[in-house]
Amino acid sequence: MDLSVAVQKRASSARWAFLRDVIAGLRTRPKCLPCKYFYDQRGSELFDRICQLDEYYLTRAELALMDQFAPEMGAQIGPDAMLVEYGSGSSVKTRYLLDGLPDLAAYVPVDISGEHLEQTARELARDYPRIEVLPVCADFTQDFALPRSLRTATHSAVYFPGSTIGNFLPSRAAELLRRITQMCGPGGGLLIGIDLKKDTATIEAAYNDRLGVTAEFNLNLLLRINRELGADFDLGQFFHRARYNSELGRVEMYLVSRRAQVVTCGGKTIEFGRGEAICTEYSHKYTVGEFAAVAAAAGLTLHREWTDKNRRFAVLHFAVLPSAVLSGAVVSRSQPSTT
Ligand code: AVJ
Repeated sequence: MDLSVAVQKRASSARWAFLRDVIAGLRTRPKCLPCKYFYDQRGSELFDRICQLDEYYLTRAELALMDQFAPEMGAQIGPDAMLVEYGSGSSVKTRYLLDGLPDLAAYVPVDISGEHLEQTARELARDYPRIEVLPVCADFTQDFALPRSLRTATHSAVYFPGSTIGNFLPSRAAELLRRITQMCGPGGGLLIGIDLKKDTATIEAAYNDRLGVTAEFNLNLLLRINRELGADFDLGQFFHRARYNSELGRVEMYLVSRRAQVVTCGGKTIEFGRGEAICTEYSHKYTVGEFAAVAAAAGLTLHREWTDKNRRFAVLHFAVLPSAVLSGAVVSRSQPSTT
């Protein structure tokens, strides 16, 4: 099979998976859509703008931690590692880490947004000529193969910043962490960013910015479904809503129908009642203790924690427990996010 055929096949199977997930999600009650589909080219750009918003404290808090503690984090990861980043996006935070990791065997950014990934990988390869950059376009909730590096790595370390793990229900997060444990093996580690529990007002402001960028990011999902799946969502007839559910410790993001309406997608009709909501994203918040408990169940032990003085955000380093690898805990397949 020549390359263009292979690329087309991958694109069409990705489109089928997208269509299948959208139809399945819109047939569920309450309706939901997997948040991983936010990140088309436009969605990735909008997300980068969210990260620069005054209200979106997460990125600033995490960047400040990286700026201050990257050398300590690098020391935890150790020399001759293959650094695998989950959901690399624009790899802004990674640069701090790469600056402090002189003996990296290779850097493997993994992202679902292909174009964005290629561009970022090119820029990184240019700026870090001594590091081999091996991008992998994949959905990290599914199995994917690690590429071979020119230099032999003694161990793998997963970097999972941005509190993306918050998109998963705690049970799904545990499954994903278990896969990370298995992938890294003995001597491996995980450096992960976690948004911490805090007052509702601060959290809700971060997901309801004054400029409406988060609303646009949320609505862009419908635009993508229209464009890629030939649906006919009227964007003016849905609005953005984000609430912090303090009982479950998560932000719940919705697209709410302004009126009763019928939408067609993939030859199917979907009915909406007035005020009916599609859940598009959960963003779970943890205490360090809560998250360490989830990770412990996945065979990871907390080695170091870095938090800002307001305790808004934490970067945590976990080591793979040797017993977790030896026992070869059964790894089950993670389902797509939100649900
Ligand atoms: C990329 C998943 C960490 O949950 O805060 C930002 C995505 N959604 N604003 C988050 C997001 C709305 C973000 N994560």
